[in-house]
Amino acid sequence: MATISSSLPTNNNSIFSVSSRPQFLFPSSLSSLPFISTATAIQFHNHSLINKFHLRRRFNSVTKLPTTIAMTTTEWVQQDLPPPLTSTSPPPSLFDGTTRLYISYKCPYAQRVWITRNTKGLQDKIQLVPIDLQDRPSWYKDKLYPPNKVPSLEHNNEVRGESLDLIKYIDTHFEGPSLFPNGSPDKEFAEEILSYTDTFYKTVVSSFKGDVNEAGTAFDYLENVLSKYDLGPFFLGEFSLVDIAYAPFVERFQPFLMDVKNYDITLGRPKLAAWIEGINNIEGYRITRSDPKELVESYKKRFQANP
Ligand SMILES: N[C@@H](CCC(=O)N[C@@H](CS)C(=O)NCC(=O)O)C(=O)O
Repeated sequence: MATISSSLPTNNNSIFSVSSRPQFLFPSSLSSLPFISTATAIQFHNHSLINKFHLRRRFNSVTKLPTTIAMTTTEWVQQDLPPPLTSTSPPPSLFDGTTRLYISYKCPYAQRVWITRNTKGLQDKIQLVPIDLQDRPSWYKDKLYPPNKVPSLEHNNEVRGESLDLIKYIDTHFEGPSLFPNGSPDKEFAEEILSYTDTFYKTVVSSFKGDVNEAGTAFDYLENVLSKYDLGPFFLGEFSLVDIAYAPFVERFQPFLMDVKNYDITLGRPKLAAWIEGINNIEGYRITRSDPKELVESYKKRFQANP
């Protein structure tokens, strides 16, 4: 019998309900991908190639796609990502002992858990099952996860949700490098920064409709806590769940605020600038990134009445 456990209340902060697959082509040789660089343009320019390629496939089953496309000047790697399941897709064989992570490629909450899985090297242990949120299979709610949101994790005959709970759960219940401190004072510091994620999101989003400088307090908070450790560009020095919690949101806020408000979140915030560069050097995160242009368009649709 499946158990549903979702210890935190769910909310309606669904940032994206976009079902299209993002582009995941990236040059394997690139070590850093600041969002608005030539490198990023290269990373995401290859839309037509991959789209044409994908059009030949039906997207209603978990079919593995070929992994590599070699190009003439740079080695490009296409991740082995399954297509999203839709209302016509049959369920996987639920509760058969396979550990499955249900996500949407465009959901920042799901992205947190996806990054955690990648960073711990659990690609073979945790199967990625993308869901088309615009055309959700009914079995997802009926048989698996009644809150009907992503992310959720099927593990040991139980289904869990809530991204911040899931990243901790995966960190403690699976092998791979530990991504969260287990002792004082680092743990308290980490929890304190994690507890700001909701305020961070709400502060930035509320600035979209008003004075953009109000978002400054949220980014100043990050700049301030990033100043605590000098051992590396990350919140706790080393890359951790705290970085993972914020990365998908900064990935969206940075290009959107630049495009729509001409507001550079890194201006006067050198620690934040270094952090963004740092996370883009983390392979487990980089391969989950979406095309910034698509993210900006999605945010425009979502947050601007008249884009
Ligand atoms: N608090 C949840 C939020 C999850 C969430 O809102 N996910 C969105 C996609 S980004 C979703 O599944 N929306 C579907 C819906 O609300 O019906 C978490 O942290 O995991």
